[in-house]
Amino acid sequence: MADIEDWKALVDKEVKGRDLTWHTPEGFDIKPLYTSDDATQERGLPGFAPFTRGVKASMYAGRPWTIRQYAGFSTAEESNAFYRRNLAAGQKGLSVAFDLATHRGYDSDHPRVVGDVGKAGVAIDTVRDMEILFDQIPLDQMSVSMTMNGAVIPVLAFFIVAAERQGVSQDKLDGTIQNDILKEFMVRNTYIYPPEPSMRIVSDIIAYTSRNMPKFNSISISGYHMHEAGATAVQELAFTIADGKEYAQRAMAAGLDIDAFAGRLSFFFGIGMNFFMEIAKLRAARTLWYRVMDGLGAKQERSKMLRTHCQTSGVSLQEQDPYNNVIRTTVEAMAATLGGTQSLHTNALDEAIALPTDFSARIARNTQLVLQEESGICNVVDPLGGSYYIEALTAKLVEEAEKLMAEVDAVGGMTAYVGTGKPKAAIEEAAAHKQASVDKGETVIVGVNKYRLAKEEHLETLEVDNHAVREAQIARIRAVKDARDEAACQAALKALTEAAAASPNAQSEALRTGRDERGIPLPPSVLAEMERQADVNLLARAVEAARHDATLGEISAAMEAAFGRYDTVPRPVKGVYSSAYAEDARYQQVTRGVEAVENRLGRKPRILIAKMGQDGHDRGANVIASAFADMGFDVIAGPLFQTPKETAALALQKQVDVVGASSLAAGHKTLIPELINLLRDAGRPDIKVTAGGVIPPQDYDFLREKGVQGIYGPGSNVVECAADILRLLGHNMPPAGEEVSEAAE
Ligand code: MLC
Ligand code: 5AD
Repeated sequence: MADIEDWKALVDKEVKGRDLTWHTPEGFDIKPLYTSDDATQERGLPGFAPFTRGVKASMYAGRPWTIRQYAGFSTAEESNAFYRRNLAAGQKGLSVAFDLATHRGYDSDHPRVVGDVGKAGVAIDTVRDMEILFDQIPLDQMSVSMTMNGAVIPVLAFFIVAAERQGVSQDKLDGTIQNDILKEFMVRNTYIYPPEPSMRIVSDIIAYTSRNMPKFNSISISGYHMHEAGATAVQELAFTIADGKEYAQRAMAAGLDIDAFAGRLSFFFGIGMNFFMEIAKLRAARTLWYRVMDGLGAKQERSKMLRTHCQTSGVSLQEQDPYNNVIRTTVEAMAATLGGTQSLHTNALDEAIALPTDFSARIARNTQLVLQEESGICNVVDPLGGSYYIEALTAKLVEEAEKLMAEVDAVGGMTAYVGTGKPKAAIEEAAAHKQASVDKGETVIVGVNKYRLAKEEHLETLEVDNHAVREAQIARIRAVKDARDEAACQAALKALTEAAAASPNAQSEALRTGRDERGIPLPPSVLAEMERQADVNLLARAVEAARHDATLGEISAAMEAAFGRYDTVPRPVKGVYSSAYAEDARYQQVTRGVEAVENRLGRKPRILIAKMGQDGHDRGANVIASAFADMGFDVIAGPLFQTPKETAALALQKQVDVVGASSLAAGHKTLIPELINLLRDAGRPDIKVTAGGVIPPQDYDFLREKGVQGIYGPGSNVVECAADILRLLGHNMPPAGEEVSEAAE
């Protein structure tokens, strides 16, 4: 029989000695063949520790994964109707997407959120909105996931009270709240308060739900957003599992028994195009979590099971030739299910341009229905278990993630590690590498950097009339405020601020002993009242405020009064582009162009990378900032969450030549024209304004009419963006591919 050396010899002959090793972004050297020598680990059986092969013995053979499509837009009425249509067509669980105003704790009438209301998700200001959102959807039967982290206290309180008003008590509620703030500080950016009080909010929710809502998953510890921000599989695994460990330790430090809450900690991973890596990632995640929870002393098996939701990757999808996205999503959905996910969202084909329409949502949902009903995937548990390659990848991911987790442990856990800025910088660096590799054509994206269509077909996309939604929300806020018991509402808000200011562990001597100062036993009614007052659980107090119809903005502000609001300044990474492009002729042509402009101006051309509105998606802005700095621009990386007024002021103060506005949450038609007007009014119409990010082609003309001078949608090549901006600055930049003798400045 042939052995491995014979095989190597034969390969060498076939490919004439070419090296077939594939170097992954994780730094793995993938061989073209795996054998039993590479897969020596014993994995056990599904349903048993360490759960590598799945958390249920029967897995999908017993019950298929939950088809849970993330959705929300415009008003509660419109989103409710969308949910009910989807449920009727085969969706199994709900998943609410809130708009960015809601995420950041602002009511729809707040001046900072004019461009955001109803855009990237549904606008929720009061319990009334939440009641409408779930109208005719029985909350004792439907499991509901809510993606909320910043304004998590008012949103969960509204959900509880909306259910009460439906006649459903909170112990019957089944669902999940994302409640994962650590990854917000790393990548997703919808935080409101500083890290420490934010971590208290997480523990307060875990404490409250473990006491009152036994069927509710208190957290969805999310690697998805790290994945989307550019993290490698090792980074996503290590930081997510380390986040989970940190939350568990915080809850234990707050006095909770690990087995009382751990069974309701859940996870969430992103699934990209690296098919086998993603399958192995889910198997590795379960193995890692088992080890962590066992190490923390969990006794029940359920406490050590990693149950997860997955979503196919948004960044892997493209604006160009968008029907290819259906294929990408199918590949990713297969990886998620072969990896053993509990619940899945498949992205819509128009992902790179807009929120899903009924049509694109149907195709996305049917991708899962076809896999469940037609492919046979459900019939066998962990069908890739024992594949030499999958098992080797699983082992390697566990090993490398544990190394990175040891680094986290060395600084005292994830809160401290996030504080060092290291994980964010590491993810951004990985993102910049990925982008450079795509721009250089080393990573192929069909229809984008290879096989590009000469002419794109028109695609109908969803547009939300943001102005109308905002008007409707403002009217409802007014009606709710007019009808409520104002004094009771204000008292509840005051009690919430007091709870936020109090130390969560403080408990009076009297409550501990049940006796007064003289040692006389206190009557139960007095004790109950004392207990109510002593319970400084933020969610408990917010539920009271919600019962009195306090708004989301009011509840958030009541806590902000004690906690303050948190701001960060972006710090782009340096040197990734210049080293990736060291030999590239076009890159050098662009850097020479920057130098020429510099010589003319007597200083470097200056660009402000601006993020306006409540859109915190900053991967693109970070990549642009670091690439432009490498190419020789003087880059001002603007803070997140600016109003057009604040951005204009910064542009004027820094005397920039160009403002590049990055928009991924559909605020561009409101915010960018306002910025241009402000610059014009300030007497600086010469400052060029460009727009990048998720901008549908049908908005291009509108934006150009408003004065936008360059538009760079998804799939744009970063070096070409810089070339275009040099042209705007009056430099005679030759088109790509033309080795023209460059005209002097
Ligand atoms: C499952 N069950 C079985 C079984 N399979 N019982 C017997 N035999 C089998 N084979 C049982 C389970 O034990 C459970 O009961 C019940 O059936 C439901 O199954 P589940 O597997 O727990 O599924 P589900 O209810 O869907 O819960 C999945 C979850 C949860 C645990 C991962 O946390 C969840 O739904 N998460 C979704 C998160 C989400 O949608 N996020 C969107 C983020 S979008 P029991 O009693 O054991 O519970 C985002 C984008 C952005 O974040 O904006 O940035
Ligand atoms: N509706 C549907 N999907 C959404 N996503 C974000 N907001 C919505 C929404 N309102 C999806 C996209 C995005 C990911 C973060 O979640 O796929 O990439």
